[in-house]
Order: sequence, then C-alpha cells, then structure tokens
Amino acid sequence: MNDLQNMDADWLKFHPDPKKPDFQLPEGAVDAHCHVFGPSSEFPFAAERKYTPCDAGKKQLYALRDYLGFSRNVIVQATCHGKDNRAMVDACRSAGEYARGIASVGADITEAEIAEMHEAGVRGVRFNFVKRLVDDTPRDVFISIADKIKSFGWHVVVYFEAQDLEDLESFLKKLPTTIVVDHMGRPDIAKGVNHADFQRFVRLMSQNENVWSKVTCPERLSLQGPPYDDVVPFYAEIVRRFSDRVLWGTDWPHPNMKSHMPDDGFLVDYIPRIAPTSEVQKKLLIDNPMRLYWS
Ligand code: 0GY
Repeated sequence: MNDLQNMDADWLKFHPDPKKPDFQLPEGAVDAHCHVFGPSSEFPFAAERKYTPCDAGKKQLYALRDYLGFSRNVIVQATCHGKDNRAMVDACRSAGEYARGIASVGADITEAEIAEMHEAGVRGVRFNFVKRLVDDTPRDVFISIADKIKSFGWHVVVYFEAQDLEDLESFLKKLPTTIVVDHMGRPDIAKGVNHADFQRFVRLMSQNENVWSKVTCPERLSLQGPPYDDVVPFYAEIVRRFSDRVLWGTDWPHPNMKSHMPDDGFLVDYIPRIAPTSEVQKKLLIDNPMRLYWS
C-alpha cells in the first residue's frame, strides 16, 4: 500500500534528513515521547481516527534513535490507531529492553490483556482530552481504567490544553497513580510564564508530587517558530523547579504539525537551552525516565 495515497492532503511528513545534533546526548538517553504510525499495510489506522498520517513505523523510529544518539524510546499510542495497540506493542517487542510503551485502552480491558502488554514493555495508559484528536470519554471510565492498571505499577499520561486544566483538576486529583502531563499541558505562550493559566499548572505540580511533566514540543507551542526562543522560559521554569519529575522526547513523527516540520537534530540541540547543566540533563534524559519506565 502506498501511504502517500492515503494520508491527509495537508499532512506534513517527518523531516527526511535531520541534522546531526551538535549537543551530544549522554550515554543511555531516553526519547520519552514518540509514536509509530503503521505501517498501515500491516497495522491499519483506526476507523474512529481524526487524521490519517503518513506511515512512520518502527524501523524508521529506531534508525532515528541511533542517528540522534538515543539509547531507548517510550512509544506513546497515537490516536490514529485508536485502542488498537498492535503497532506500538510490536515496536516495543522488537526493541526488547530498549523500548517501553503507553497504551490507549477501554473500560473493558482485562487483567490478562494488561499483563500481556506489560510483558511486551507497556507501562501506562494515555487519557486524551484534546477535542480535535478524540471523542469524549466519561471521566468515571478513565477512573475505572486507572484503578485496573494501578496494581501493575503503571501510570497515566494525560494530554490536555491549558484552558481545560481548571475543569480537569479535581479529576486529576482522583487518579491513584503517577500522572505524566504531555507538553506541559500546552500553555498559551502569548500569555507568558507568569499568567494565571501557566501558574495553575506550576501549582498543580508543586502541590501534587505524583504529577510529572514532559518538557516537549517547542515546535507545537512556539508562536515564533524556530529556534523557539519564546518557549524556553516555560520549560526552564518547570525544569528548574521540578528536575526530578520531567521527561524529554522528540514527538517524532510529529503528528498534525501544520506550520512546519521540525528537524529532529535541531530539537536535540534545544535540550541544553532548557536543561543547562550536565547534572540536570542526566536527570531529564536518563535518571527520570529510567526510574519511571525501567525500574
Ligand atoms: C502528540 C500530539 C498530537 C497528537 C497525538 O496521539 C496523537 O494523535 O498525540 C497532536 O496532534 O497535538 O503528542 O503527538
């Protein structure tokens, strides 16, 4: 099947030829937020998907891992695959100890299915609140899933936008696991670090030690575009205050980017701008993801 015939007409394909990073990643670094798409001939996209991407399978992901200098990946189930986790699980199995996964599941998930995914490397579930990506799921369904996965030591990854945090806070406080927030809860960069919306997120993290943040996706959040200067203060604030609860990832293959496609090598070069010392870089890239996903 030719993926170019199927992907959305305005779909931007991942960068074909990223630069070699100038920043040398420390040995053992983890790309803790990335996805696989298909290949659709083997792993068809879900009927309920909101977008149809290009194929971006495990072979390309692991080639990028090696090229950039990462050792490990955490592969997050992308919404174009719905609750069919086969592409993500297959990618985890092929990398053995070098990959972990985050699944999307329904309330009907059984203990045996969780155990099977655990054996393949899955360590959490993702609850998505971004309306352009998924249909609404009742919160009691999410709570029942969290109750089921808790005993496996799994955690919950949440994806929401800044304007929804106020409404979500009481729900998040009910979750009985570690919670990892994608892309710092997508702050509105135009409002600035000191705006009440971003400070609400900072407060959530300071008052709840089970809340972690991915300091990811400057290319999504930036209003200025590369080199993403306008997002640096947001990441710097979160990394400075919560250096033991932050994760970094490429977000390859960068679903739904409309303005431009980032160069993954350039994204790696961005890391020292948000984590300036080798001590903090080690926490962000090795110690934190290893503690959460590999211990
Ligand atoms: C991301 C962001 C996006 C998409 C997904 O699963 C997904 O479809 O996560 C997005 O469109 O903002 O984290 O990859």
